[in-house]
Amino acid sequence: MLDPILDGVDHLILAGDVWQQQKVGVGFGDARSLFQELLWLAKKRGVLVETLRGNHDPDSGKGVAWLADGAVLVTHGDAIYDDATPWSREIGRYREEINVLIQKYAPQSHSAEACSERAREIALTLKAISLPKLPSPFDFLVTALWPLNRSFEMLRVWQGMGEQGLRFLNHSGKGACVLICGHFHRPGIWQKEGKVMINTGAFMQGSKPWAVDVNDGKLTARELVLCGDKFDLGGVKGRWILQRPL
Ligand SMILES: [Mn+2]
Repeated sequence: MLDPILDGVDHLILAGDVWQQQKVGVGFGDARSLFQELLWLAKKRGVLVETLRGNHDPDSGKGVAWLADGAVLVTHGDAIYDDATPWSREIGRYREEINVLIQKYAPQSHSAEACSERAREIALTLKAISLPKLPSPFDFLVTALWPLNRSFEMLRVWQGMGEQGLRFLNHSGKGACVLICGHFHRPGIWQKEGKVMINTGAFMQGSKPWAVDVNDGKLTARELVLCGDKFDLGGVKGRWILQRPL
């Protein structure tokens, strides 16, 4: 389904949560083999693939990538919050351990790499709570809405993530003007004082996937649209000329 998007691409960065590494069970083998198939497709086309880690696949690669001479910072998105995934179902149970990790990394919070290390340690700390098996659509509702404070956290992050991303870019971006991330499943563009935060959304139900193209000093954000059984590049959401950090 993704093969047509690789047309003309020489370097592909996957910004984490490409597959579910943490949970062993139904879908684990499928997820891994689909991921390997994607890597194989890219290799066949001669595309250099760089996989960044996310909270669902914390062993998948490094935490951040810098593009266009440091003008663009790419990271999964769990690095931008001290507690990585504030809406996590498990976060209440591991609050003490997470606070220790937040303290441990506090002196290095100006470093995007260190923030991503913190997020990785948090991802490895949270052990999934198993949910009761329910028929659809109750299974989806329980997954999305339980426990109840999870819904409030999701709404809070949903509303504030653009500003939070821009704060992270200013504090930890080493002068980069663009932050590209995912993690929050809400595609969008947020801009302030010459800085840009782009969230590329997700392929999941209820979200939309985007791709960002960096080429020849220009950056373009596009929606990915499903045409039949293949994804293709859709409408342009934003385009910028990149400026190197001073
Ligand atoms: Mn994530």
